Amino acid sequence: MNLSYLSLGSNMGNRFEMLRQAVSQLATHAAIRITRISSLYETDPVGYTDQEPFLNMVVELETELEALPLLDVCQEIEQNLQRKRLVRWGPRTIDLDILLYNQDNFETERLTVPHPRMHERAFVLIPLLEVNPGFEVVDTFEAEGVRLWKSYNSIEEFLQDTHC
Ligand code: A4P
Ligand code: MG
Repeated sequence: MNLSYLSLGSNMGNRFEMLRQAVSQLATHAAIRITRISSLYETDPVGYTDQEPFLNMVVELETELEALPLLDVCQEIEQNLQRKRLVRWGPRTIDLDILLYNQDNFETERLTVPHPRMHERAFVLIPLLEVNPGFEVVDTFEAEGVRLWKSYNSIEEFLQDTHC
């Protein structure tokens, strides 16, 4: 069994519903078991800053899938959620990134693990540390621009929350 951490983010449409649908699709995958979810955080955009704030979260999962098939699943979910709600070539509603996969460290054309930009991003590190406080991260990252948005006591409670 493999242990992986994913980062989820959305800043278009019903951001909450995008995250909920994405986690739901991960949770119902036969080869994936979600073991923990972070709270949801509202975060100021990083990089290209002239865009709406994001909702971000991190999930911890166990999977029989190797890393590349797990990326395939992430990209299928991205496509499912964009096709349903957005015009072709339109902006992205949901981003699923693989942060960590076991202790693996590799770079291929399609996949770099650990995610190359995770260590400088508070919108990744704060929810990641919430899910697993044992991670060692650089202590110099700026925690600014990340605000707690909503917390849940369980994965089921999040998946059943249709009121946001
Ligand atoms: N790829 C390589 N490594 C990975 C990995 N570990 N996980 C490749 C996922 N994908 C990986 O990604 C482009 C390609 O990266 C994929 O085809 C895959 O083979 P993408 O998701 O299609 O495109 P993108 O979203 O434009 O790129 P990326 O790298 O995900 O963008 P970033 O750097 O993650 O930036 N600000 C806030 N507050 N919150 C956010 O969530 N997100 C971004 C996206 C910018 N600013 C943000 C947030
Ligand atoms: Mg991505």
